[in-house]
Amino acid sequence: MLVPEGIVIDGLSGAMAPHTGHYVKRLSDLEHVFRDEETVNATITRGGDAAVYEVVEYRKAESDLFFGTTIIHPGDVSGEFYMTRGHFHQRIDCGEVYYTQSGRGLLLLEDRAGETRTVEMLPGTCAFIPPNWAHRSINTGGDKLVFVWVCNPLAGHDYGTIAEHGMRKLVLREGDGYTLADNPAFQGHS
Ligand code: M6P
Ligand code: ZN
Repeated sequence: MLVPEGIVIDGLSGAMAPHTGHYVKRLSDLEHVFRDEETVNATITRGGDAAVYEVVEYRKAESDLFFGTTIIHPGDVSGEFYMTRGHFHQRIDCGEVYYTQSGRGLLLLEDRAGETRTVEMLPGTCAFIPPNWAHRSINTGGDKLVFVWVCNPLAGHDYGTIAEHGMRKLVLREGDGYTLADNPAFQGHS
């Protein structure tokens, strides 16, 4: 039987107590995610296989809710900020919510028809991700970007579409901020 529980979330570190899962994605896991694969590989070879982001999860079988924190470390690869892989949900009727706790970032979304949208991720901003929009979060600041997410555990991750084609826009460092640029490698979603 499922019982109520209070989960303590540290908005600065992203730590959750209790939690049921935790994983780390390093540069070596994200080789094909960044446009400059050569620099990713050279950095890893030099012993710099940095942690790019971490996910802490609270997931209970039989529950219709699934939530956790994502912590994106500050950094970039040749000007392209550290970011998540990005995905559609397998179930096209499932959206998601991202509630930013600390840091500064950008939520990059695109639909299957070609529209791109962004939502600034600042502490206190709760982003609504509608069903059937691909989403990627990007740390555009100098500190950790920490946010809480909530979704349906049946939503599922469809990574294939973004892994194959990339997203239409790149988020690049420009001065103290960021700029959006067209992704020259983008081939288009089917
Ligand atoms: C968010 C949520 C998670 C997701 C994580 C990492 O926290 O959407 O479901 O797994 O980001 O993003 P990705 O899986 O695209 O690498
Ligand atoms: Zn999602």
